Amino acid sequence: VYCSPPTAVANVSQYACQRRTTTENHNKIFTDVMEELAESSEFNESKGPCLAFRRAASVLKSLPSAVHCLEAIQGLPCLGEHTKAVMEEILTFGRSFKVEEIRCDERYQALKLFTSVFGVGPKTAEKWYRRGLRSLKEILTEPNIQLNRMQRAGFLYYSDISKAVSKAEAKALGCIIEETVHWIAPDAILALTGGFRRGKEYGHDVDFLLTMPEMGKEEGLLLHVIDRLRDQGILLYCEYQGSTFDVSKLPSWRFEDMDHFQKCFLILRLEQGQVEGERGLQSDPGDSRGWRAVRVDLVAPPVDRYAFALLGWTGSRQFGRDLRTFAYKERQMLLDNHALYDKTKKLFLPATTEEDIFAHLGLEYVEPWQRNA
Ligand code: TTP
Ligand code: MN
Ligand code: MN
Ligand code: MN
Repeated sequence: VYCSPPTAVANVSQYACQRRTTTENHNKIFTDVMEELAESSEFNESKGPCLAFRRAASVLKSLPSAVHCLEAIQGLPCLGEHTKAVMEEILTFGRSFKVEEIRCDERYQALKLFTSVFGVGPKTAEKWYRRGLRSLKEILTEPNIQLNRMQRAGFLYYSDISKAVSKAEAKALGCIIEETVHWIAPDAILALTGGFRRGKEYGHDVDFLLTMPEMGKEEGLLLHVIDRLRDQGILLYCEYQGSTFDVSKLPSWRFEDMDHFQKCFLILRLEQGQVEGERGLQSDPGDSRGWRAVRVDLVAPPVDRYAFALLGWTGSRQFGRDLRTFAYKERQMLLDNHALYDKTKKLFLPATTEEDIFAHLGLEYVEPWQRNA
């Protein structure tokens, strides 16, 4: 078997923000397994191992070709003994016995199923598992379970929103959001973010960022957009969160996921006829209602924070995590979705574009489609 020499993989950075990772993954057989191991660690609240598996998967995703032998990964960062053992198993037997064991595990199966419902996190899933519940049907028929509004929507639209959203569907939603936003405010600024901005073919939702060119004008915008979507009869569910953004607070580089901008988590009704390529198509008779429910996220930062929000919401999660870690550890700077702060100079570094932020950090610019870390 041909093995590329170790030098071929020299110079791979430990930080995803110094790697270019397209959607073309040559090492899916390894990374799929590692992501399952990461998820299983997450369910066991083993944060360290979880991050280690995610980092390892991310490094492998950035490689320009498939790994055929262990020698080929010598010198690569973020691949620990545990990861190498799993890779050796896959290289030798074509499968990982460790991950197969996990897949059969009753607890893993239940937690994976429960957390696949919109509004159900690991904590709730664990609670249900401890009560002896194992299937979605058992949860819906158990009399003592109190579902919140989000979870009720999650169950109601489960079959639709657990189905991947295609690029064509994301595009159709983009047109609807654009028309709605610009009907309310013709000068509003709207951008697609999340996985679809990174060039992914499929996603679990569609993410948009919107703002107004004049500071403060974005404040009422999101609620107007929601009203207008409701008037059009396409708003199936809406969870709105007002802004809790505080300009004087320092960025917190360790923050995960939630930021303080005004935002909403929606479920929208998308007509099949509005999707390119499905126009006039006779849909399968078992699925003939002609529409589907789709998850959509809208975030509305003030315009002076737009670049930070765009960078954060474009992801990937690992890319964002490594950007913040790089800023902190290599530059003594604090980065989050709101701002960048230089601890040495004790000042905030403003940015109007993503390029500005990379430049402040002394990083080469990485295009959105190269951020699939
Ligand atoms: P997601 O929509 O969860 O992920 P994704 O678009 O990368 O992939 P998918 O196809 O599964 O939808 O989140 C998009 C990015 O936004 C992700 O990098 C994390 C970030 N994010 C925040 O910064 N704050 C938040 O509150 C949330 C929910 C996400
Ligand atoms: Mn998304
Ligand atoms: Mn996701
Ligand atoms: Mn999202």
